[in-house]
Amino acid sequence: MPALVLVGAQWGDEGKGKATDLLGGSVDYVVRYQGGNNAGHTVVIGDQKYALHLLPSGILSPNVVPVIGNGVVIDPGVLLSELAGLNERGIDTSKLLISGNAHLITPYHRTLDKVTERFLGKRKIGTTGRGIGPAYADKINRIGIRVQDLFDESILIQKVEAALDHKNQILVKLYNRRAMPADLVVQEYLGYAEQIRPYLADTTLVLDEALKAGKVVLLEGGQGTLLDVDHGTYPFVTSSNPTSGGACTGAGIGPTKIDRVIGILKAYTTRVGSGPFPTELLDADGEALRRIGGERGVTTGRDRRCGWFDAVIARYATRVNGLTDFFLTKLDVLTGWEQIPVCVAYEIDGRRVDELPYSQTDFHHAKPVYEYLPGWSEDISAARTFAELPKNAQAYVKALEEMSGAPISAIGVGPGRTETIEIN
Ligand code: 2SA
Ligand code: GDP
Ligand code: MG
Repeated sequence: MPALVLVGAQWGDEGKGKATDLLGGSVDYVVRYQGGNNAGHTVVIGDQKYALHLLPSGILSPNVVPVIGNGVVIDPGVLLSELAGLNERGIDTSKLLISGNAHLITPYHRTLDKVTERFLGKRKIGTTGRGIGPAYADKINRIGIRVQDLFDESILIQKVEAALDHKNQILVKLYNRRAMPADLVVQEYLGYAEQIRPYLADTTLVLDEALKAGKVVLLEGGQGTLLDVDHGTYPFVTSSNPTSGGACTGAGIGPTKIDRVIGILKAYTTRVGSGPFPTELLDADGEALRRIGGERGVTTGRDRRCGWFDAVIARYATRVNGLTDFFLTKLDVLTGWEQIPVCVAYEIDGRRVDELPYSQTDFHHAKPVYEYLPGWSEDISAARTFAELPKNAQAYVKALEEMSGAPISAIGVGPGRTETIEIN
């Protein structure tokens, strides 16, 4: 197995951190390929809980080389404090490699993210406020600052000045904010350079050599399919490509090297931030899913919106990512419901629709068509084989598999590393 991709099949928070950690023992490299510290990936090992934002979840596996690819946007202050936090807990982070082509999030990106959201008012995206969108906008606009710029003072000054010339006009004239002095940003960022230098690497070359040597590379996505800037519920998306194609550009690996794409799929659905969500529950069931599932943002602490499983979304994730299999997570959270609704299609203006509508207007009008599957009341957190699950839980998994278009190869029955059923 050369390279494999792990991607969120819904709106993020499906349990990618746990899945990556689970695979950590059988892979050599774990690469984050997009996003930044908007992500919050939780890993639970024994009684220890880790919340990773910028660092690949594989950093917790001693034999793994963690890599931050060129497609990631890095807030250097956050990076260094995340590293320090792990070091304090005895985690070795010295093997980390960072692409010099990755872009940097700066204080003006964070400010612009927040003021833009305030300006949008009711139409806000509900971003994490970490500066992700403005940093990617600068990358595409060719006025971004890259990690490698930290090591050439005169280039850094020129680039920060060029970026701020334009941004200060917006901050002052449009948002009534104080201008941000370029020299302050430059001084702060030069201060990060020597701390980051040991990790700097030509990561595409490193990964190519690793693959040629028969090593296994896991590409770990942040967020999820429906937050993809091209394939998600635009404009209520993040500003990068979590879908599997983004793994190639964001890590610098060709698609011919990838032979497995795992979709991480929650047994129900959650979303954090604004935007359409056909199966959202604004009732006691939604509240119960939030409470039992602990559905709170790992980065911002915001309550997540909760709803029933949506097979239309799962099928779409299979299609746009070319999924080979699913990890189904949080099945244990559904214990106790007498029957569990599953959305099998949408009704849009009186029509039944089986595929995700490509028109934003249609998606906003989509109403779920539910099938009701019988629930189970037994605690399933100790189950380690499929046969140990109650019959109705087995039937629920089988039904989801059939509707979603790819086999389910693992089932999560709790947050811990071992609380997993692997299906061969
Ligand atoms: P941004 O900040 O520009 O990426 O926000 C744009 C949209 O993307 C959503 N988004 C996320 N959705 C789920 N989980 C994310 N990570 C954190 C977590 C979120 C948190 O693990 O819980 O703590 O709130 C994540 N990151 C970005 C975001 O909500 C916007 O809808
Ligand atoms: P990620 O962003 O996809 O890595 O997911 P998050 O860490 O944001 O949210 C997933 C949450 O569910 C975390 O608190 C995990 O510890 C937890 N989790 C993952 N898998 C399971 C599972 O199978 N059962 C339960 N109960 N919790 C899980
Ligand atoms: Mg998360």
